[in-house]
Amino acid sequence: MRVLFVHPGPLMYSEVYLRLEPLGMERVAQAVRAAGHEVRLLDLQTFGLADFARELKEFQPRAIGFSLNYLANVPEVIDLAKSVKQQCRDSFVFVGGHSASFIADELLEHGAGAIDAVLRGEGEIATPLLVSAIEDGGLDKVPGAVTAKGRGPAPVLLESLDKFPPARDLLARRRRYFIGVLDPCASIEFTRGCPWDCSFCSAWTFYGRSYRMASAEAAAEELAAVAEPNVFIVDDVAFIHPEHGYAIGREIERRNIRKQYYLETRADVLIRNQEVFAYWKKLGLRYLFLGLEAIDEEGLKAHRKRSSTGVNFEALEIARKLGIHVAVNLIADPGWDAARFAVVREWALAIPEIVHFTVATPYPGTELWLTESRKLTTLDYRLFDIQHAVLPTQLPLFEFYERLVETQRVIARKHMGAQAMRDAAGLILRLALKGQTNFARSIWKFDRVYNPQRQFADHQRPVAYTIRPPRPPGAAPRDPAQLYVHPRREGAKRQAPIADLGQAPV
Ligand code: B12
Ligand code: SF4
Repeated sequence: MRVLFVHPGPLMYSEVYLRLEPLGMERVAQAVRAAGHEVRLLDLQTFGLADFARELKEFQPRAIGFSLNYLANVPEVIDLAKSVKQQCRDSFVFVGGHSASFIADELLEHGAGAIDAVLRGEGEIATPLLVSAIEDGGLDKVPGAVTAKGRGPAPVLLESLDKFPPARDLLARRRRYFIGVLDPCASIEFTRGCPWDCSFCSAWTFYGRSYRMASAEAAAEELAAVAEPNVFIVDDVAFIHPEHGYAIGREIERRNIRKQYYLETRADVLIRNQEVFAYWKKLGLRYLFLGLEAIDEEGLKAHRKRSSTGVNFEALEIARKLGIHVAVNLIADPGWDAARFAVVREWALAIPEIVHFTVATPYPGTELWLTESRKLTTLDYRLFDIQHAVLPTQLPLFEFYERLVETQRVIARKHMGAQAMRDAAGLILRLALKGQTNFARSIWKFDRVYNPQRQFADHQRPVAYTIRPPRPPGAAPRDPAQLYVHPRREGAKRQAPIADLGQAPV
């Protein structure tokens, strides 16, 4: 069967800082290809709607699967599904991915017949079954499938991450993927899942608190086949198990792979396992992203980060000593006033690291979605991108954005001193000589993308599809099991013991 997978267009953050390959969609595509189907991929982050229309006409797919990891892409995907159904009545349209998994019924409702199924959970095992069921029947038996007729059995986890390496060969325009100066940049997954349970995050609820690791050989083999010189490691928390990081590293050395890496981890993991990060620095680790989230104990506790300000500072010190560039994230609360912004700005200016801000946003699938007592001020999916305020702001909304953008700009300027600009100019030139202009473009775009007028105006747009709000906190069921997409396997043996997780709750 001919199957076309489509990833929606970029969101605000991706317009400036980065654009990365849709790794999940590539893995699902590989699983469907391995089952004998003819598969094509289209990423609307790098292609336009005219390309999509052409693909539909030329390829005539029998099934079209949309990847929907980000809530803010919901309206776009629903409209695309509707237009597909108008053009190719006989096509089977389905949707999968992180966010889709938490709002399956809602999507079917908005789709009004244009979406035939939503596949909840990981796609590698279930999607080939779904594709077969389109012709052979039995949709109701596909794990994770939700259709107008009801729900199939619970989603199933992929036992081994070594299976179905991403179908990178099917994705065109790969040189458009980059993160900052790592241009071009591919992505890779060494582990899946997270053993922590932060209240604002849905990584743990999606995977049912499971945690799996790719074998070192398979990870290195995949890396060796990656053409790009730079690699984004997509793991939620890199190197929780130092021995896994060492094992992959040794395989990389054995194959003499030379690349530059970007990864994300936690402050406590960096402290505990600093030797493995030092080892990876030698292998090419260049950038590290730390989700600090708050600069005070109260804030850390509210996010259930199970960390402390002392730990955060220690981690920054270690990263500095290792000579790895660090970017940290802080969560800006809509309740912040001018004084709070000033305190945070001062803090951010006092440290040498790059500081990013995201706006506190309750998402379906997070605990915060059920417990946040403040009422949502908008039900527009497009604003749920952690760059907009969807909870009541203490400052007038426009002023909130003014303060936020001003803070981001002041911090960005800190890194734009004369020497930094000279370095950037040299790098831009070197990249341009290789035909890479993503990084250069991102610098010019900052003011256009991040500006209070634009962010404020985003709230005034007509809303075609509204998010189904959570029930009031008192009425919401508190059974944590209801949060999970993949059911939590009580007592199930982990692939490897999570050694010495400190304060982590598992
Ligand atoms: C890497 C990553 C990114 C990368 C982008 C990767 C990409 N191009 O897709 C970058 C850094 C760009 C990014 C940015 C953002 N991200 Co992000 N990101 C992740 C992260 C850590 C891993 C994603 C990943 O690659 N996983 C590995 C692959 C294999 O898994 P997967 O993509 O989920 O795919 C599986 C299933 O979802 C499913 N599937 C996927 N596609 C399809 C399609 C079909 C048809 C089917 C059937 C199944 C299916 O099967 C796949 C294999 O099992 C997740 C957290 C997480 N653990 O998932 C957050 C996460 C998805 N991101 C999140 C957010 C909020 C963002 C931002 C909005 C943040 C911001 N600062 O603005 C931006 C916006 C991105 C954009 N589209 O422009 C949230 C999503 C929240 C939400 N509900 O919308 C998450 C869950 C993090 C969190 N802690 O809450 N992100
Ligand atoms: S440690 Fe990171 S990925 Fe894990 S639950 Fe917390 S925020 Fe999510």
